[in-house]
Amino acid sequence: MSVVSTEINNDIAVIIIDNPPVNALSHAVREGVSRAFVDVEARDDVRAIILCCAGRTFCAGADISEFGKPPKSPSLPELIDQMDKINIPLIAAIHGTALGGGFELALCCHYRILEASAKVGLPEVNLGLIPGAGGTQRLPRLIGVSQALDMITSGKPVSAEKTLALKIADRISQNNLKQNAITFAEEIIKNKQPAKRVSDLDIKDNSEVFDIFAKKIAARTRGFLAPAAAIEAVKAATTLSFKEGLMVEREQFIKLVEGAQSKAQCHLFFAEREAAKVPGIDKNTAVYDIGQVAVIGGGIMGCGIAVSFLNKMFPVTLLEISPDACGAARQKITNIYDSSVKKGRITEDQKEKMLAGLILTCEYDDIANADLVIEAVFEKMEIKKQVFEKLDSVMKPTAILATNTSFLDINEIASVTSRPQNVLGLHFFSPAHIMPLLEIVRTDHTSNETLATALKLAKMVGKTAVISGVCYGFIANRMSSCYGREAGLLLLEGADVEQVDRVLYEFGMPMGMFTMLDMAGIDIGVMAREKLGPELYDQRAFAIHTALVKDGNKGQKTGAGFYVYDGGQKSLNPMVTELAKIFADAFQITRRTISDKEIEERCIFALINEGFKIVEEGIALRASDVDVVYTSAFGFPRYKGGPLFYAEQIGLDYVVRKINEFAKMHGERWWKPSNLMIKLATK
Ligand code: T1G
Repeated sequence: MSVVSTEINNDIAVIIIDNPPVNALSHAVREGVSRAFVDVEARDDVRAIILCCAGRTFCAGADISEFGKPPKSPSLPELIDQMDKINIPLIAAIHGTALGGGFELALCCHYRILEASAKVGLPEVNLGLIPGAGGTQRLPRLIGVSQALDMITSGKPVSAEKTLALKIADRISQNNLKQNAITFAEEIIKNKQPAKRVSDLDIKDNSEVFDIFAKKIAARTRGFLAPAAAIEAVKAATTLSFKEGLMVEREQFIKLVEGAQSKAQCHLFFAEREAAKVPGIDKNTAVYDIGQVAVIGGGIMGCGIAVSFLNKMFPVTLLEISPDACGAARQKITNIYDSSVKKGRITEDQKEKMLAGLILTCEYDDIANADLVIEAVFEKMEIKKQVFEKLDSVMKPTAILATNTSFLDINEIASVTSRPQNVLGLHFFSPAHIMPLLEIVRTDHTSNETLATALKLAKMVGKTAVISGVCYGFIANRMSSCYGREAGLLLLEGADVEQVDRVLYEFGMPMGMFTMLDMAGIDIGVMAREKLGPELYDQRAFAIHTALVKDGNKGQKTGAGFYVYDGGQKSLNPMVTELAKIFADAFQITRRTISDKEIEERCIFALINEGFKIVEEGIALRASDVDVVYTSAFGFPRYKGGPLFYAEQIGLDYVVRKINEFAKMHGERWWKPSNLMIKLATK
């Protein structure tokens, strides 16, 4: 079946692309569209052409699965160059999301009509790329340099309504897009409107705009190559001819597409979609209808979870232990929305609509009819068991009972219920309404239907879901504890807080380990470890943490932790150096000067080794799931693709060799290389 067809309606040709699921511009599509234009131009009865797509969306971009393969002509730039020579008025009829090359196709058309719910965007930066088919040259000509720079470097799509304001769209169609496009084409013919080429538009902008813009996005795009390349390409649009500007764009694009960063970010694109694929679950697996959601516990996590569902207009009943606690929870949630309104993320009206779905109660009977309940009470097994016993006795038989626990054994929690098949973990990351990752923790008894329902829910609330088995810390926190262990040991061995934080920040982490601990609160980890047996963690590595907390130094919230915070100034806490020397003595650790490279490899390779062990044990379904977890939960640089992808890029044999060296230096207890990693390294 051809992926491109042409209909002739009187003197209007309609070229239709039909390449499910998202009309990606595969070679077959490019070839078909090219041929369709040749055929239409050979006719003498066509006076306007409409380009549209079947299915759920206009072209969503180049076919990412073709990247890295030998290019096949016509390339997208060749196709667009062919289109730019057409003299018959060419109208793009857009629905769904015209993204990347799809939007570039539309930009090469002379007119654009969008369905009211459609969006357009250039998300190539999310793949470590820049628009490579004229987007950096046409978009600034159409909407101006500043708006174009924003769209291209953020990768964010804009609504149909905004495209009208930006003059991207000539017309918005409320319904029946194809018919409205034909009507629009008839008007263009009747009014003898010309083939209005975007490439013919003039563009002028002073060079300061680019320097100012580069500074503005520097922090947000630290380490990424594509945004700076995009600025260069757009700058070329203001200083060179259209043709020369295209050449600059092409040169920048080729550099990026052949580079490591786009390989890493494309890996994550597919990995995030693969993570939602679970063996044994397919589109035939029954899922429960989720209408009513209940949350137990109005703390920071409970309120964040409630907002995640309220945002998507789910009615949420939040249960707390007293009217005061209910009031405090409502205030927390209102504050979250007030902050979003203040930042312009939502309107006051949207806030009211979302808040209207919130009910607070102290009565379990009030949540009896909920389809899903998420427990987010204190991280103590006894308390959680009491809650689940109560939930089991109150909730309707098909209700799913979920816990937000960070590391407790959910098999044990499920064991107190009569419905273990409906029990699972829904582990959100703080702040729950912002962080994209949701660890869906399956127990030994979680049913496929329950799992499938959770996966569907995750997509509905815009979370990136990864399935985890039950182990201490599941995937994210288990890996993070290894990374934190090495950072703690390095302090005893002679590194200082600033050096460790600087090395990890320069590696690409959003912030250093100790800065992050001070921000989150050192006491959280200290309390969690108090419940652990010594076999589960290295007490030496966290001795300083415990001593700091004992002395009231919990981090930013108390004005001092690993750093001292004094009126916006942050300085090393001298107490930490003293404690490091005391504990090094106590644990008979010889202090020494430690290289930046050892700090980076000790911390990052500990992450990598634990990640491979998590896959080896079947806690994670696949290596790419671990990459999704650690980039989404803890900000591992996306341009490195995640810990396990990064390990493959630097060479698994090298990582294994270094881990064996660390084993000789520091003992095998934490440095036994994963068998899976050894096997893959010797492949
Ligand atoms: N190429 C190949 N496959 C794609 C694809 C693409 N561009 N986009 C989506 N898919 C697959 C995806 O892997 C999944 O497959 C299925 O479609 C449904 O996707 C020259 C070089 C369009 C908003 O970056 O943002 O153009 O898992 O689960 O949630 O300048 O897909 O079912 O087997 O995400 O409804 C630029 C990427 C490319 C857009 C739909 N375009 N896609 O979201 O479905 S680079 C993009 C998306 C480029 C030019 C440059 C989303 C979506 P499977 P899905 P969704």
